[in-house]
Formats: sequence, structure tokens, C-alpha cells
Amino acid sequence: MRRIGVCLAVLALWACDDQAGGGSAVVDQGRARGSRDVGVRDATRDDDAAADFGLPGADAAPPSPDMAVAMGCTDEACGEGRVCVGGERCVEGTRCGEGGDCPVGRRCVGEICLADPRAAGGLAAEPDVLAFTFAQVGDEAARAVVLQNVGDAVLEVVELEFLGSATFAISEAPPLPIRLVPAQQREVIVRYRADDLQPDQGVLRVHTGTGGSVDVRLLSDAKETGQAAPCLRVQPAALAFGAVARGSDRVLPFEMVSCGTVPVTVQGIQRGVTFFGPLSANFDLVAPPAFPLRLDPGARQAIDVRYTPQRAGLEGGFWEVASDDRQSPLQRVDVNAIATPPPLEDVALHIRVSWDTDLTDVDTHVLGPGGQAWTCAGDCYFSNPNPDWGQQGRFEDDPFLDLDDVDGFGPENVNIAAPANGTYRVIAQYWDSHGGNDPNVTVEILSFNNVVARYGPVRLRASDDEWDVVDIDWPGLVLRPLGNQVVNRPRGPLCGGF
Ligand SMILES: [Ca+2]
Ligand SMILES: [Ca+2]
Repeated sequence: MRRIGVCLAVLALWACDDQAGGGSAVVDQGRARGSRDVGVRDATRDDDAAADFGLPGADAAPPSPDMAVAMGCTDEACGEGRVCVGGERCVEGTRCGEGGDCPVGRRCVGEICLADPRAAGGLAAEPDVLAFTFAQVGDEAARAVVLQNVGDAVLEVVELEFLGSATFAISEAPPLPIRLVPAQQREVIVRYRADDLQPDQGVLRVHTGTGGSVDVRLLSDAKETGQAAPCLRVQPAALAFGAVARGSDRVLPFEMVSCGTVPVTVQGIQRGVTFFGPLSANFDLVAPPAFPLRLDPGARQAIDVRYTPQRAGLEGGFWEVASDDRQSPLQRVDVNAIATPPPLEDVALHIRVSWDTDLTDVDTHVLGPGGQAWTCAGDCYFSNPNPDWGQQGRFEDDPFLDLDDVDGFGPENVNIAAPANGTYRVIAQYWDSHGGNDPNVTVEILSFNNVVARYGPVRLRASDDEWDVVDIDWPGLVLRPLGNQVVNRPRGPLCGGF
């Protein structure tokens, strides 16, 4: 999956606009894909970098409208493993040590240790601190770390090493090495199991094939319940929605419990922000209570979280519950889901593109009726994966690029469940070889799970080669193939999706 306009760590809140985008190790807005498009500026002066990052000393934009509550903060109030940025927002991370010292794979920017992808050959791991809160021996929790290649060359993760407490482990260890092409990401799950009431500390060190590494700090914190201080338990620590098909949704609850002998006040529930941005709007809270919410000792409040899938793929992040529990003022609930397209039997137009070479990135472009290539209104492609076509606000007549393959073979596909009337054009574009061989590309058109046509294979020999494959008239599914000619055309501007 490629991303556009990546912002580092904290920055999603303040720095992800056109003015501030493109800071140190931040991918240039609108050009995030492939080696020739990654613009890593050499920010050697930390004050410049601080300005880019919107850290203290820089102009701060207003807080995100996604926040359910605006809060002042201090490092102390933010809790272990978190720091207060701009006096307003707790983020997971650490202050720089004396002389700007930071853990491996981080560098000091505006007094905060931020991911430095160059330190590990382009590898970034987010978040850089995982904090697990537990109340009793035997409690288990799992949290995700996302590994992403933000460099400009293919990299491999060759080892996931744990240092410190043995209470931390990888859940469902992925096969190694993990190969990542530029901008590709993978999630690994870290599991914690409390073996006694003592806090635990550890490090997950992620090693790359070129000798670099990135550290993720692991912390646990025993929650004191039954004390004469505000105490909030949020459970479970994670909600796994599983596979949910577009057109449906799923609701799962978590619970907030007042665990002291005095009331606790919940100030709000906000979208978690990471390196990769705030939690997707596909997750929302169903009829949340009004905040601040006071919970008497022993009182419980259920919160329903709804997931409504759009484009297919893995989605996740976390909610943050802010309260006056001083021991853990921000508690998080991880959420993850797999969005799936509707079954092929229900899809009127399915366009599938595949090729025969590893590493290479071929892209599917589907132009809607009257649409032009590389326009955000008319072209469904990786940077514009589900424009609203046909009737506005109705998703059944929209195209969804449900799978964008970046590292070889495909397939990638576009689904339109119920196309509006008009002519659709399919184009295959050769984005980047990433060091692989030139691909032979095959395009298949399916309707309600029947293959109605197959075109190619056609060989693409150079980046920006384009093959105009077929025009499709709807209704009637009239196919007008455009031949096997390949034309090299300059790529157009991107739309900012991923
Ligand atoms: Ca692709
Ligand atoms: Ca529509």
C-alpha cells in the first residue's frame, strides 16, 4: 500500500497540510510512490525540522476536528512513554536525552525523539512505544506495530529481536525475511501477558538486511484498583472486527469501568494519531454519551464502535479514552478490521490486472464515463481508489480499487457493483520496476463472477508505458478492445489518496 503525504509521528495533527508537508524524511506530498518520487529532504538543522513538524517553536495549526475533546497536557500527565506536544496533545514517544540522545532509529527533533527512517535504511516502526496496562496477573493484551518502508529502495526485515522482559512476544510471527518495497507496510502484533504485578520493560528491535535497526519500547503498568483516587479501566484492550464486506457494517463494544472508591471523570474519546495519520473515519462511535462523563465507583459505561468498510484491505488504529485517572490518563483501545469487497457474484463489473514479474509495480486505471486519465473526478487508480461516480453519495455505482499491488504479479482489481450508464476505459500503466524485470500484463473483465474477456499478455518495457486495453459500454457490457499498442506517456499529478 502506498501512502501520500506521510507525516512523521506527531505531525499528523499539525503538519500534514500543503504548507508543512515535505519535511525531513517526509515523503513529498503527492509523489510518494517509487524511488524516483520519494523526496527526502536533508534537514540537518533541527530548528528547520521543528518548524516542519509543527513542534513547539513552530506555528501550530488548530487541533484536529477529529478530537472529541481538546486537552491541555504536560509530559507527566501524559504518562509513561508519552510526551506532550505543543502543550496540547499527548503522543507516544520520548523526550531526547542530554545532547539530543535518542534510541536507535530515532533522532531528536524539537526535543522529541522521532523516527529517522534513514537510520535504518528506510524502515520506520510506529508507534515507537507500546504501553500495556493491566490489573491482574494473567491479563493479556495485544497491540500492533506497523513497519513501513519510507525509503527509496527495497528493504528486508530479517529479525525481530526481543530484549528485556520475556513477558513480551510476537503474536503469529510472520515468515522472515519480510520484504518491503518503497511505501509498503506490514503489521506485526506484540502480545503481553502479565506474570506478576511488577511493571515490565522491554524492547522490540527490528533488524534490516543492511545492518540497520529500529527499536520499539515496550512497557507495562499495573493498574491499582480500589484506591481512593479516580480509577478507570477500559476493556478489552483491542477490538478485532474480522472481515466485513462493503455494504455492511459491524459493531463491537468496549467498556469503561470506574475502579476506584471515588468517582472518575471521562473527558472524552478521541481518534488515535500515529505516523500514518488519525484513525480512519470508517470507525465511529455509535451514540456516545455526553462528555465529560462522571462514573461513580463501580459504574460501567459501554461504548459501541462501528466499522463501515469502504475500500478493501486491512485497517486499524486506536481510540484514546481520556480521564482524570492520574495513573493512566489516556488509555487506548486498538481496533482492526479487514474490509472485503462484495462477493464477485454480486459485482457487475470486475477488472483484474495481473503480470508475470516479481517486484514490479503495474497500475490499473479505470476511467469513468467522460473521465480523463490522472484526474481525480474521472480516473480510479491508486491515488484515487474510490471516487464517487454515478449518483453522488451512493457507493454501489462507485469504482473501488480494492487491491493495489506494488511488489509484483498482481492481481490488482477494480470493482463496480452496479455501474452507471456510460463508457468505461481500462488502462494498464507501468509504474516502477523496483529492480524487477519488465512485465507481461494480462487484463480480465468479469461480470457477476463470469470471465467475459481476457486481453494480453502485452509487454511493458519502460516506466510510464501505458496500454489502453478496452472500452466497455454499460449497460449491455459491450467490449471494444483497443489493440495491443503500448505508448509511453508522462504520468499526471496525483490525487492524494493511497
Ligand atoms: Ca500497482
Ligand atoms: Ca456514487
